[in-house]
Amino acid sequence: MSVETKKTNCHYCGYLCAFDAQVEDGRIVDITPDPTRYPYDASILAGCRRWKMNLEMIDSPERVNHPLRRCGERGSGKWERISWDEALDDIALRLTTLRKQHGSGVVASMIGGPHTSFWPLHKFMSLFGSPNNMGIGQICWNPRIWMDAITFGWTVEADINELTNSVIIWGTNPAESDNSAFWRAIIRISKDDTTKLVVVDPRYTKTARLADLWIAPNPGTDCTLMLSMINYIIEQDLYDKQFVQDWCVGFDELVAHVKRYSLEMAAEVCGVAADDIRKAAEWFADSPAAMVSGRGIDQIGKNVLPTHRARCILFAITGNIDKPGSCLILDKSDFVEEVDLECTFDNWETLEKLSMNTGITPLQSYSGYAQIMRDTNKLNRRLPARYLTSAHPDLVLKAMETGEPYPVRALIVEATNPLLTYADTHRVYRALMGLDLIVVIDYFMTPTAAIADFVLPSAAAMERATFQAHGGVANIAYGGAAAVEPYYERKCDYDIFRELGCRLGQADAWMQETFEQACADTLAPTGMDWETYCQIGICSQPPRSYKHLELDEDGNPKGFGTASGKIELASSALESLGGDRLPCPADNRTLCSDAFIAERESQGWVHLPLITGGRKQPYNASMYMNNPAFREKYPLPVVEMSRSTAEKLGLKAGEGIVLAADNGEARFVVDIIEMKDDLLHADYGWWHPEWDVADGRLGGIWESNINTLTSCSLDQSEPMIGTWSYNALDCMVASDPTPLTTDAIDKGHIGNTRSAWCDKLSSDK
Ligand SMILES: Nc1nc2c(c(=O)[nH]1)N[C@H]1C(S)=C(S)[C@@H](COP(=O)(O)OP(=O)(O)OC[C@H]3O[C@@H](n4cnc5c(=O)[nH]c(N)nc54)[C@H](O)[C@@H]3O)O[C@H]1N2
Ligand SMILES: Nc1nc2c(c(=O)[nH]1)N[C@H]1C(S)=C(S)[C@@H](COP(=O)(O)OP(=O)(O)OC[C@H]3O[C@@H](n4cnc5c(=O)[nH]c(N)nc54)[C@H](O)[C@@H]3O)O[C@H]1N2
Ligand code: SF4
Ligand SMILES: [Mo]
Repeated sequence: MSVETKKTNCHYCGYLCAFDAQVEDGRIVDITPDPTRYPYDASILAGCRRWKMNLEMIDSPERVNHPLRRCGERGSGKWERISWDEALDDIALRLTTLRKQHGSGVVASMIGGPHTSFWPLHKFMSLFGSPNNMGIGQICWNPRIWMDAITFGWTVEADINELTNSVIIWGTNPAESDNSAFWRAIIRISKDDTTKLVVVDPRYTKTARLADLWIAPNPGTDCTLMLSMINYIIEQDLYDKQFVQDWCVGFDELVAHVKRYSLEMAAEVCGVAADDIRKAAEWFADSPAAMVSGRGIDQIGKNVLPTHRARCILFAITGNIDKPGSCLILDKSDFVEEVDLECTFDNWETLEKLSMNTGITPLQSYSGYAQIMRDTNKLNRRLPARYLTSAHPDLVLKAMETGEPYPVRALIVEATNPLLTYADTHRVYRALMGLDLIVVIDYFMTPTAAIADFVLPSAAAMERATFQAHGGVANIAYGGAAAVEPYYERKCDYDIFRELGCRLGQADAWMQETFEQACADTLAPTGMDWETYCQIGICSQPPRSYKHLELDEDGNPKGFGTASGKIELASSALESLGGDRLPCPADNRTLCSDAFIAERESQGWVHLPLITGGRKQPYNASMYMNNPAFREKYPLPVVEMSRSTAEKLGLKAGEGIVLAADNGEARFVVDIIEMKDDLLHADYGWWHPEWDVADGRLGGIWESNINTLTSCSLDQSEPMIGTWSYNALDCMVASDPTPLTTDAIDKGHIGNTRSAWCDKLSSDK
């Protein structure tokens, strides 16, 4: 058999590196990086531990290869292998029956991070008539997108280049989370004496190590920190007066609002030095300056909206917007917009009527979306609707639990493992166990798949085409072709939703028989065909600067896509939806009730602030823990703390520790790092794929899963979007005399010994 070379892409992170795959008889026998195609970067590949997984995982014995239907009790691990036709016919029949009984909102969906293209699922849900898609929206992406859109009329991205005088990296750690060109740019900047680098993070991360200034605020106090920077910049006359006068509204209101946020006041609240805030403010006011933020400020509950608003105001008053070397307003895509791919407008009235968010989270709702779109669309820009209207999990779980406001009885889970990554695992588990139908589409028999009725095998990287378009908020799509047909009976996610949709009366809307055809049609308006896209790996236009000064047909500057056409320092849009015109910091969520704290304190436990989920290579959320080489290196989940905190708690690196809150508890190993004192940081997504998921322990989701403590309850969520908290939390902590189960080590899955690894933990630092 001859060996053919096929151009394809890795999708073990969102970067989508290009590879040449050697294909023999429909099987991939080798892969090599393709230096000719976007986004090739030798240093990125050198730093990546995952790319070999493309060979290891494509035929791993742990992959699900055929459609499976449950034939024992839910979660009993008893499955029958069935054909695709049987699976899809049966699912379609059950969905039809449930829709007849309870209406089209009866099915919900759950998605995760950007592992695949989610628009086919969204399209399926829109056409079915259900608005009940849950996912990362409120906690990962929406807060930033919403606040950018409300303040500037569209989304914004840092434009870091030789013009940039300073960069603030706020609540993000690209050293671990983003092995891409952006991280390489940060490394370059750190070596250049003329560009100042500030990192705002309670942990002294690998990114912070490169900084000229590391600011470690108390979690969730970022809004106060930003407001004091704004106040200082105004008081010291460091703001861009001309830009503010010409292009901003609400400045006088802002001046009065921020007066009380002195450097000293913020220093006290945030637990940082006033002089450090002053320095950061002065550097950022020396325009052009750029800022990049991440989940450190996306997942802080009630503070998420005011913090992102304060961030936008900082950009505006310093003139660090729409200017080269600062932050640029992105362009809408030249290819078909996500909002059209999702078919949201085909069924708008039904979706709006059934949306449980209506009147509860006024911005993250169909009416909120429609209002903001009226403004952004003045400049011909429409945000993706399905993320920004996605249902609040507290409401959908309640509908599953109580049947109110109407029953939700079925669930489609695509590319997520909610028993590990959604808040309040006990609640998610109980709600899911009570459903009539759960369909999980995944590569592996995850704990969530283990309690499904159907597990449908998904085609992974190199077995399917890739088209990453970031929800269409920028004019960029990248990816390429599959190298091989899916192995065994795996299917591309698009095909699954198309075939299910066709069985449910959606055939007219699914004209493109393959994902490749759908992508080709998506690209058509740009004039680029699918083959060219696969050859070069990208279809994009760089964002322009000074777009607000471009002239419209009447010869007037286009301005910004907001109600006033200017940058809204004081937001009329938020006010009209019942929110604050200006950012007001709020209290952080608490996970421990007073009674619980008192009870545990009486038993010697200590109450401390908690942050969770700081990204770490080589893992990704709950993924790749089944990779023996990775587990060899990182066999156990850790809770990080400073040396002084460990001493106060009487703990040493490598010792057992247990964290608890009202909702549950989880066990870890202590790791000592440089970070803010009196604060804990817990790993998230931890489970044990080496355990049999059906043996009652569900792969260990009850052992070291920090989301058994967290909560998405609306009463302590941000009121406009509904963001809950994975950071700026609290917990009770005690030492754990029973060592963590280390089956992977004990059973010889990995060669380490527990003590060798724990010793290494303490010696690494
Ligand atoms: N290796 C790996 N990479 C990933 C992922 C993964 O799971 N693993 N997940 C992907 C996904 S889904 C996402 S959303 C991105 C996230 O990417 P990032 O946003 O870069 O996430 P982190 O690396 O966790 O960095 C967040 C930082 O915020 C800090 N932080 C916590 N609380 C606060 C706070 O209150 N204020 C401030 N200022 N900082 C705080 C934490 O200490 C942490 O260092 O990463 C993506 N990349
Ligand atoms: N406590 C806490 N919780 C958090 C976070 C935190 O920091 N702390 N972070 C939150 C954030 S930002 C996010 S984005 C989520 C991330 O969490 P998720 O994105 O939900 O990640 P996983 O739970 O690992 O689920 C990914 C699953 O998708 C499967 N998969 C991968 N690619 C594909 C594909 O192409 N098709 C299909 N069908 N399946 C695929 C994988 O096998 C895996 O089982 O977690 C959130 N939860
Ligand atoms: S995991 Fe990410 S960085 Fe590594 S090869 Fe794959 S796409 Fe590239
Ligand atoms: Mo995320």
